[in-house]
Amino acid sequence: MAKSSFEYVKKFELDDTLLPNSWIVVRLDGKCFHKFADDHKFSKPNDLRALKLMNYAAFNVLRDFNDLLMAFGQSDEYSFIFKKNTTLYKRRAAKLLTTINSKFSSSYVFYWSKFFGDVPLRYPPTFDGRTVLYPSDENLIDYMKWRQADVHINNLYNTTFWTLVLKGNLSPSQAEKRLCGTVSADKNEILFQEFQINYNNEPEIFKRGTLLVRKTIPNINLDKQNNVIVDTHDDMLKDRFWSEHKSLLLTKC
Ligand code: DGT
Ligand code: MG
Ligand code: MG
Ligand code: MG
Ligand code: MG
Repeated sequence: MAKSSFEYVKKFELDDTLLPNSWIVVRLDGKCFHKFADDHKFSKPNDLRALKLMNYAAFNVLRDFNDLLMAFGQSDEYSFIFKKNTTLYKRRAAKLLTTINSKFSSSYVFYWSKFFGDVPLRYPPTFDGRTVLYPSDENLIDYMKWRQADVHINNLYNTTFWTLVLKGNLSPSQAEKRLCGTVSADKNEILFQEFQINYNNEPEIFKRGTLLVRKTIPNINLDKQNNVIVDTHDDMLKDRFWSEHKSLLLTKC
């Protein structure tokens, strides 16, 4: 068939195929969620409704994209991990990133009221996104550890900060000064000695974030297997987690 004289513009489209044989991680993050959280009166430091909505939006993404092995979420961010040898969209970066972000963002809005009830969504939220490649299993595991360590550091700080403000009647700037230069042990001590809060007893979802994984459950009645997506809050910083969950990184064709 004859091509139109305009067809040459197609050549301006650049190739963005991602390297083969590498882990593809897509990480999304809420834009200005500091403000979005204030505008929607999220409870401080953690709003369970908001975290569950993030998890549910991510669950919808996993349900749609079979090539995703797992996803990890905390605060206003979610990381999606593709199986290493995925050929989805011929590994084109923009296609992978935009479809994941689009499904996640629309799910966040679509299911807002499922978690927030009558609280109105005041404006459409925005999520940014990036695609990162990790060549080795060790790199990917370190990535997961990095994001979970981030939850720990932030949550211990935020929990102590907001306890000092809300229960200790310090102003935000006084609380900030009080925490300046403190290490983890100091914050644990403040919580325990002054407010009788044992940080270890805080909910796992707040301390560790949420890891969504696929599980195969035998179905006795139908004599076939059921594939389900489950949320876990395990400690990925421990090497034991990775030795006990080797199958997580196995690429199923
Ligand atoms: P960005 O990502 O550069 O556009 O800016 P932000 O404001 O989204 O900053 P980011 O992503 O570093 O930090 C996440 C913000 O989201 C953090 O400032 C507080 C807010 N946030 C996330 N989850 C909760 C929550 O459960 N409760 C409250 N009160 N705030 C939350
Ligand atoms: Mg950010
Ligand atoms: Mg953000
Ligand atoms: Mg963030
Ligand atoms: Mg099209």
